Amino acid sequence: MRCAALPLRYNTQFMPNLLQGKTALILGIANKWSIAYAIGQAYRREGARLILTYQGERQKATVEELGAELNASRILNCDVSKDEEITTLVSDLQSEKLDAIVHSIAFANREDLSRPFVETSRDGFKLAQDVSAYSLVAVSRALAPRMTSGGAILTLSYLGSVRVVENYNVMGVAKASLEACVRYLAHGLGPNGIRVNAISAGPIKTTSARGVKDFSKVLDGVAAMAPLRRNTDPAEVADTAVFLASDLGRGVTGNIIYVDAGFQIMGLSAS
Ligand code: 0WD
Repeated sequence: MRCAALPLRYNTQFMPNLLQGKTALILGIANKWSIAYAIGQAYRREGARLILTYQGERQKATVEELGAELNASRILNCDVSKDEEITTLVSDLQSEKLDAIVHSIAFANREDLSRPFVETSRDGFKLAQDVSAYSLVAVSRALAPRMTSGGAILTLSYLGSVRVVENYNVMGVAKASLEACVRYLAHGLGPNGIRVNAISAGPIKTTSARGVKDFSKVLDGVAAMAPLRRNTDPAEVADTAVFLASDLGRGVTGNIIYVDAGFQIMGLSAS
């Protein structure tokens, strides 16, 4: 039996304001295709006050433009691979009380996302771990004291952490590390009422994703095989990010939640 397709988008006429009265810091908007931008839109829709960061002068103008669209209260610089920039961010946020932090950041050398994994260099390995996994620890340590009434920290992962996805390589290893960081941070920050979770999103065409060799083949493969027979919409990831940051998610911590049209449950498809 075939049912009528469910609507892809949440009905925005029904707006419960799930994040009313909350302040969310979002790191990782690079452009309007970024998953972090979709999360910013959903958080705004639900009434959150937004603070955004950008990575250096290269991204400043774009993020300021998108921040104006999102009515962001503040837009600050922070390259998470630089301790001094995290320190400056902390002092810029000294008077803020944060309720949610979204870490939507990853980086690896392009050649490490196309050549055989065994050729990964020591420096390439360290770089992917530093930016894509350790930065969650650094940001959590620096900003947890600003979550004075508890809160939610959220990061973005991918299936390549637990399964081999060709060409994802060093980034898959970094995501495995990131997911372990989520569990240890959830344990360490839980007594302060801070929840830490990851969303493992299905593949989405963004600037970062285009750096992975043959990424469009991955999109086609997922759409053919996923239980929902389609790819993931960034708005779906964003709505789960709303749930995790809202009081509805108050009992959820240390989890990796898949928002991937169900792809991760599949073994082999006969069709
Ligand atoms: O298929 C996808 N697009 C998926 C992405 C599937 C599952 C997970 N993800 C993850 C990514 O691995 C990443 O953790 O989602 C997160 C966001 O990625 P995105 O939205 O796909 O990609 P993009 O729009 O490129 O945002 C990532 C951004 C960087 O963008 P660029 O394009 O400049 O590499 O991460 C930021 C930067 O804005 N970033 C940094 N920010 C601060 N300091 C740094 C840094 N050192 N390095 C990268």
